Amino acid sequence: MMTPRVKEILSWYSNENPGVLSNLRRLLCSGNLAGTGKMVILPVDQGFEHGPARSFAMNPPAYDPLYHFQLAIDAGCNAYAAPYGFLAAGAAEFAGRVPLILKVNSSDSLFKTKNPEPAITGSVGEALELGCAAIGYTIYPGSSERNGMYEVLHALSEEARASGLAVVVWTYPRGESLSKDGETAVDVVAYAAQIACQLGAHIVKVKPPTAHIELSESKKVYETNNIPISTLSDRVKHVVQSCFGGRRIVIFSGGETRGNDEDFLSEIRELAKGGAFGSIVGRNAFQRERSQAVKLLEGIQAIYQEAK
Ligand code: FBP
Repeated sequence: MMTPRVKEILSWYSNENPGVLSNLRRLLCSGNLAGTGKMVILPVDQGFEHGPARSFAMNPPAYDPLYHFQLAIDAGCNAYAAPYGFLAAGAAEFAGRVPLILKVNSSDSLFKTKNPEPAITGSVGEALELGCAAIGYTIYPGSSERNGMYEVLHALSEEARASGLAVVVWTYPRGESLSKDGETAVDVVAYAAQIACQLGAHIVKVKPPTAHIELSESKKVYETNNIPISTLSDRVKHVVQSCFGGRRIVIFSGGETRGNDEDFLSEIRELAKGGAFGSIVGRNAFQRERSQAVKLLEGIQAIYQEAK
């Protein structure tokens, strides 16, 4: 399927080789949102990031790696993203049925530190072997260790592109020089998104930004230039603009599980209104009972479908 919208989006990446373009097209043309230019991705790296019980105890079938492949397929997601272990456990059985993204770095929560310092836990070779469309990599702008992350991402993304893989960057401001509120402050999220784009991300993933402004240098600029930031859709618009004037795919994460579907869907409506290219929803999907998860993911897709 090649819709005018997918063609337009791919034109923003026309410097890339045919392998990268094919894989971006695979990501944009799979699942229920195929061809719309919007995407909903299922990420399941929380077992590593938060631990198994915090991630899966509320819906025990989710301890099984195969569960997530099936969920991503049944719910019509554009892709499924996970670290090596989870992907390797099901990649052969589900070969070719849903685009995969191999997370190639990870952090655990056992060592408490203000400055996250993820380990490299996957490679471009493994992504190719598993049949992935992309590698995924997390950077933590604001961490004292950020420069190492940027350098590794730069090298890995060069290698991934040379192998025809797309690059998805999770960009999470966090570290000793940012306040807790600063991690999701609109100026900081927009800045973190821009850094990911500059490092060559094809798809950027951020948390939904709040109206807080963290950096004293930013405050005046936001005020003087009347940058609207009062609603979530205003802020999303600003983040999308910060990603090369809208010429990069920017998607927003789901966050902790919310009991009420309607609460969650009203946030998705704001994201869609602001021009988000989609969502990457983990806990709110796999921590719900399976049929509820499928229903919620379809509800999210319906909102993006309408906003296309
Ligand atoms: P969720 O929808 O569960 O928030 O998943 C998105 C995600 O980026 C995961 O890939 C990752 O494990 C998680 O958020 C990390 O969240 P945090 O760093 O806030 O613990």
